[in-house]
Amino acid sequence: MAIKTDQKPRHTALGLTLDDAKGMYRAMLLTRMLGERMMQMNRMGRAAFVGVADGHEAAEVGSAWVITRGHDWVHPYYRDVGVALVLGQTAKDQFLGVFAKATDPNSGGRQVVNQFSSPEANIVTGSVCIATQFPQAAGIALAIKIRKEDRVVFTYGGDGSTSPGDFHEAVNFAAIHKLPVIFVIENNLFAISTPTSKQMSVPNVADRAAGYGIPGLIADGTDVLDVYAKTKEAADRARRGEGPSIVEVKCYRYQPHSSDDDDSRYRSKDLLKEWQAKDPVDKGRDYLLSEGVPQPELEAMRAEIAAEIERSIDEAESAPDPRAEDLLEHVYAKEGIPGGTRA
Ligand SMILES: Cc1ncc(C[n+]2csc(CCOP(=O)(O)OP(=O)(O)O)c2C)c(N)n1
Repeated sequence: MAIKTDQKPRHTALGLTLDDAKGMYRAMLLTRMLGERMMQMNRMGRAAFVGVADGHEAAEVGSAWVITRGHDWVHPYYRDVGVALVLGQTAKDQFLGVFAKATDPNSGGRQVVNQFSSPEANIVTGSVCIATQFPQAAGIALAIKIRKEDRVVFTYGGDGSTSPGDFHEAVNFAAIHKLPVIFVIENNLFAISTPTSKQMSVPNVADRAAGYGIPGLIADGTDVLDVYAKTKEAADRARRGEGPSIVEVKCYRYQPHSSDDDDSRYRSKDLLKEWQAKDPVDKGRDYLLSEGVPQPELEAMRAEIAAEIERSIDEAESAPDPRAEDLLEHVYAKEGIPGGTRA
């Protein structure tokens, strides 16, 4: 138990309720437990390929909590399980994608996993080619500005995605035109096996913002409330018409890049232990306990999530596969339907 002072709780000072703080913790825990279970499913031969977000929970949940669902626009990247969950996707949706089922909400089982998509939540589906989301996000922000709407575009990438030209072209364009777009960069120190020191000559991704005359904020990716605070600051600025920001979230990916990667060849166990000692999910739990949330309530939440995951696996595994005759759906336009591919 933390010592109580007259100071407001941190979440209250940020304009959040205790239910928000609990919701953030639940989304982080679900992200973590999904990641662990998906890696097991892969090793058991029941999931062909997975990419999980263990260690990125606070980065994703804290930033996504700022998004107004269905109003703002979101252009995430493949690591953003936590963003998709906050914006309404379910555990079952994740497994439908992993098992490439016809009812997978992202692509009907056609894309590689984690290319999140939701028309209701304005999540724009992405490409496997990293950084392609950034110019598209800037384009959406330009449309918002032309239409004089008060929406913000939240686009996401890893540290590695700030190396391709797409990132720089998008940030430059957004900065010149003061577009309402936030570049949330989840810096986990590696782009697969390439360390950040081999990708940029400055210590922080946020330092790159100076070259474009925009703010570069750094958030502690082990602290969900700090990520929320920094992203909110950038979003408020964008809504006031003051333009884009880069929000760099310092975090660490606990699992290999994907289930096909062997990270023991380029990262040490000691570095992992260092980050696990300040684990974002554990910190979220400790925060709730310090605010008086009873331990049994948190234990019940964990049990309920575990049951939800097992139910989701059963339902998703028995869902129908895509039909072979639909293979070319959404690939070629059909005659007489401008831009359309549906019969
Ligand atoms: C244009 C392009 N180049 C290379 C790749 C292969 N690739 C896939 S993910 C990745 C690393 C990305 O790392 P980062 O942006 O730091 O994100 P993280 O996976 O660490 O979260 C690379 C090089 C790709 N998909 N697209």
